[in-house]
Amino acid sequence: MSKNKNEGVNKIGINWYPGHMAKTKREISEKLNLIDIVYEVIDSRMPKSSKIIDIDDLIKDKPRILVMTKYDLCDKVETQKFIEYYEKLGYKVISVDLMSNNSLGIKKLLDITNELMKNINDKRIAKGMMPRAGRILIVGIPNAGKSTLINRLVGKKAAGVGNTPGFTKNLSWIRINKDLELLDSPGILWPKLEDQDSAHVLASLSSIKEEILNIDDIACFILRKLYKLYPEKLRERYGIEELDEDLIEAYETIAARRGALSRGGIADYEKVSNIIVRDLKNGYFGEITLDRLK
Ligand SMILES: Nc1nc2c(ncn2[C@@H]2O[C@H](COP(=O)(O)OP(=O)(O)OP(=O)(O)O)[C@@H](O)[C@H]2O)c(=O)[nH]1
Ligand SMILES: [Mg+2]
Repeated sequence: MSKNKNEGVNKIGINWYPGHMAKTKREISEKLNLIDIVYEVIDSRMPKSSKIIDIDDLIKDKPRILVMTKYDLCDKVETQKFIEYYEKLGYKVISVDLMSNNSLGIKKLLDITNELMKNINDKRIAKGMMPRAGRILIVGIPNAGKSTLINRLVGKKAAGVGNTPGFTKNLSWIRINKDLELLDSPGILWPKLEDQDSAHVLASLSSIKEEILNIDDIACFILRKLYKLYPEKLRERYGIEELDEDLIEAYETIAARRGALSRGGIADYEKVSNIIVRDLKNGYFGEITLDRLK
């Protein structure tokens, strides 16, 4: 475990906003006048932490659809609360499981998009202009599923996808059909995050590059978070009934259960941290949502 409990916190604070994100934001601002509609993509497992704080500064008053990806991985009860919360705030919200063959969510998204586009083109026609194909910007944090969503919309692999944050490197236009074009963008975060809980949620669910994280710090955060929100999942997976304050017992229990032992049969803490982080990343705790509405 972390010798210095604040190490990971500091690491996130310092390193989590690489220069290319500033560049992406600048390029999005420059291209904004070409855009008709924005798909703001958030991860259903963290509907609060994955929402870019200063998104309104970036996309101004462009018509927007909030797309909640990874619906298959989230806690449906909590997600429903967030959907209602965002709808009350005036958002159009669509939740999608991009891994499933069911394309109901995608169809709903396209229906709303076409409706918005019709309004935009009606206004153009009223001004004596020609109607034109809609241009959509897709924006969100790293690893949210932006490129996967594009591929579902196009119906084939048009954008690169990978389970590491920062997969997409450049802005690129992709045609969905004759009426719609889409601008894929690299994931962005925001320069400062006062809320370290959200920073850790983002790190736990793979939206911050692993290389800059303190894995022990994230693993401890995950254990504490799951104990608070889903104690039964810790019991099922690791046989942990109660979490001790400094987590030593919890680490020992996991090490014994999973054979994470170094020579001489001593618990290997680093291995345990890796197991915890991987288990969450691979969805082995089942359906979870790490944010809660206040
Ligand atoms: N289970 C599940 N996995 C998803 C879903 N959507 C995306 N993924 C996975 O999430 C990972 C990231 O997807 P991408 O589409 O590359 O994410 P991105 O937002 O384009 O990421 P960057 O380009 O890094 O900003 C991939 O491993 C996808 O397979 C979903 O609805 N359900
Ligand atoms: Mg991408």
